[in-house]
Amino acid sequence: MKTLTAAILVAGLAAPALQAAEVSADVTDRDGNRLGAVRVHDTPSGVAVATLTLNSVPAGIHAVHLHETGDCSASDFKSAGGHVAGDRAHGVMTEDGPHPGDMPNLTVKSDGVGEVEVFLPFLNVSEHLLDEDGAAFVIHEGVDDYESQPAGDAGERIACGELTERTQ
Ligand SMILES: [Cu+2]
Ligand SMILES: [Zn+2]
Repeated sequence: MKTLTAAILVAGLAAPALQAAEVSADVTDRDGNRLGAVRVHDTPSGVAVATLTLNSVPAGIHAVHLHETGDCSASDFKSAGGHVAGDRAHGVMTEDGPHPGDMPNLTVKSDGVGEVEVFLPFLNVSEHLLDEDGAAFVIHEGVDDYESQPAGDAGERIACGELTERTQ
């Protein structure tokens, strides 16, 4: 039995599934101005990490999420669909939440810079972001209340970025 377990472990280590998936997006506002970039990758712990490197964002507190469709073509960015939801509810203030794509609100000061790393414990990049219709990063005009269904009552979508796979 011990030998069998060892054999399975060795096979597991050799499997390509252990290569960490990584995606990135250029983020643009409704006028087509580039606001920066977002990168999301899996880690050995199973918690995904998102890195936001943004500037020229309007000052204020903004909801930021990963949305379920990799399509920023609509002028209001509704083409990106709802949140990457899995089988969970929206927000950390909800018993069955949060969605895998829910992030903490982003505070942007007068310099327009938003730089932060975010842990996403329920997100798996391969499963949720690299599915057939892709995924997008979205910045909202307003604040996510972490509670209202289905999306935190965060208001208009002011910026969007289609996430695509990064290959080393
Ligand atoms: Cu959103
Ligand atoms: Zn959500």
